[in-house]
Amino acid sequence: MKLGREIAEGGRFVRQPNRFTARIEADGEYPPEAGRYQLYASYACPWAHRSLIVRELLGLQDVVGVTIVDPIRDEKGWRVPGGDPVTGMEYLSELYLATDPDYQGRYTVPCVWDVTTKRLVTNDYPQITLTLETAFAPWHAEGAPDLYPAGLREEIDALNTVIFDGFNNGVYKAGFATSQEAYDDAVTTVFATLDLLEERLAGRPYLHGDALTESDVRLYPTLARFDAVYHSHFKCAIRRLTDYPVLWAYARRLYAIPAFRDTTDFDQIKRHYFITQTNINPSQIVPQGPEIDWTAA
Ligand SMILES: N[C@@H](CCC(=O)N[C@@H](CS)C(=O)NCC(=O)O)C(=O)O
Repeated sequence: MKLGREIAEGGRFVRQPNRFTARIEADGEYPPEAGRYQLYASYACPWAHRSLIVRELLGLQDVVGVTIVDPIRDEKGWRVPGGDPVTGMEYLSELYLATDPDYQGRYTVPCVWDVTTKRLVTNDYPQITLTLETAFAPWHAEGAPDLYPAGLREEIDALNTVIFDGFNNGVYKAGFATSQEAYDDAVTTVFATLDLLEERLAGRPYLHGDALTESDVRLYPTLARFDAVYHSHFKCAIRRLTDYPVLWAYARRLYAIPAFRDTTDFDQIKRHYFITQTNINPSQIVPQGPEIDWTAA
């Protein structure tokens, strides 16, 4: 992992900015079209997990193709064993470098490739789900949920910022901190955010009320990884998800929805983090357990 330049003064982890940020939008350089765009994702990666959930929730499986990369990343990055049927590439880096030969950052999932121009359109993960929800609306399945309703967008965006800073990225700030102080700050924020969400979800099934939204999609991947990985590997050990009765019930409520369950692969998640992130687990040993029943009533 080339995390060196993402560790700032005081041992704090500061995530790299997304380099590819073009938008798929009507009348733009990349107009939405069925069959034109290919999503590259890993079941292990929480940022990619979001896009897999939304693609399935909205019934876009035949509209936007997907290539799943191998969960174990080596020093050359994400790989498609046997090659990607759409582009022929073996390493995801080939798509990044074909688009920008001078690209110096990490080769990340999720990203979206345009089959027509043979260019990487975006690795801007917060925008990918919003694009599927808005630009691809004409292809949504009948009865698909409106995950980003016009009247709720400000509230959704505001809560998403809290969830990202305090939790989605908060766990990485705790896990990748290289000083006690940076870790202490980050882990305190992670659990303050969980406390706040526990309170918010008391008395409502989803974060914004009775209907599922983009905020729920963003919260879930970090909850799904929490006890299995972040509790030990990222040292987010003050409490477990299963110690929060409301949040744990909420996480299982989401897991009961096929788009969430089908895209949650605990084995790939565990193998990816413990084997690939040798900066914090040099032995690459994958722990056994914890045993958690996600289907409990
Ligand atoms: N694009 C974002 C978020 C996506 C991201 O970090 N994905 C991880 C997997 S969870 C990845 O692809 N990492 C590749 C690497 O570190 O080489 C970033 O650059 O930080």
